[in-house]
Amino acid sequence: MEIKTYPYGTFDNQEVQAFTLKNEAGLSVTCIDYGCIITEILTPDRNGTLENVVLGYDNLEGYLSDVTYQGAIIGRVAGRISAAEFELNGKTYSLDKNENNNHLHGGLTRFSNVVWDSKVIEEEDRVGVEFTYVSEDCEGGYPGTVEMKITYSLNNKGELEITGTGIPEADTLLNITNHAYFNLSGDVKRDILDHELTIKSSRYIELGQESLPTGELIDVTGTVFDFRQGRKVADGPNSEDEQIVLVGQGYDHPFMLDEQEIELYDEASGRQLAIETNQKAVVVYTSNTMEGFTMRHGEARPYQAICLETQGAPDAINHPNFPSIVVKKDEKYYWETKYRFSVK
Ligand code: G6D
Repeated sequence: MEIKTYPYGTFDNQEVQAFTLKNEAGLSVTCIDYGCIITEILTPDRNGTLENVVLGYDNLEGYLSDVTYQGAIIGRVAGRISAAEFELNGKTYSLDKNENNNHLHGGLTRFSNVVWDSKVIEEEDRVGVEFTYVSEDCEGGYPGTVEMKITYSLNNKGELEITGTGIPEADTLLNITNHAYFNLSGDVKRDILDHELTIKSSRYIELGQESLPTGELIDVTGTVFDFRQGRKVADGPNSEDEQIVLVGQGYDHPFMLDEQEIELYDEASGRQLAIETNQKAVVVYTSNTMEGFTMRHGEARPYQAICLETQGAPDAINHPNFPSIVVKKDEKYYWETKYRFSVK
């Protein structure tokens, strides 16, 4: 196991550091303390060829101008909050409106666009980084100061484990996720339409205008949202389902998890990603509208990557039938997702 730390640029007069974690099989994960962004994951295909399986940029400037949350930790609240408003304990809170009249992915100052403090983790069977950031009371419009800790750790079993903890100083909302864009073909050789996705989920959340949840949970049976037995990602973009059309001819939907496991497989390379999480939902986003800018691999195009954002339900605070994302004063919030890379 090894970890390397090196300068990655400056932002807002702050030094940005990069960290490369590497295990004995050569699998490596690189992240930066700006937004806890994962910039690269090198994994072998079935022939042992190490290639990158996440989208990103070659430098900090790319991430500073990025508007797609590439690889970042999202918070305080992932997803959209309708009308950028919610009520808690009889008080109405107004959040940053950073997408039309709504609030998206934490607002203007958010977990993904600040520099976190960092501490290296070096143990016999794992290496990692612990990132810390104090989100002050009223940041983004959210009540209660909360010190967030995010850890990335890599072990010799090919597992990247991400945890997130926070103990708010007042009742507030917390619902984080990681926004990595996966493409298991390696160095974006192909798009993700041939990837096979398995999600043990019998219900997904219906979306309405502006991709806001309607509050309805839809049975996946007989639809292209049924991933319980595995399904090619292409089935969605190739479908005329009105929910697929609504979000730009692909998936951008939250799935309520019956079992907290997800699997992504690319038969051509043999790469497999198994995800285990303590979260109740996963948002599947197939980069439907990603175009018009340049990334590490070249021009960004739709369906070049898939996001599997494990989290609570979006806009949960405004839908009493969704699991709550309220975290009480002095209560410990705990988010955990494990990504296991292998080949078959
Ligand atoms: C689009 O609707 C999608 C979001 O789900 C995604 O997180 C974002 O692009 C990057 O707004």
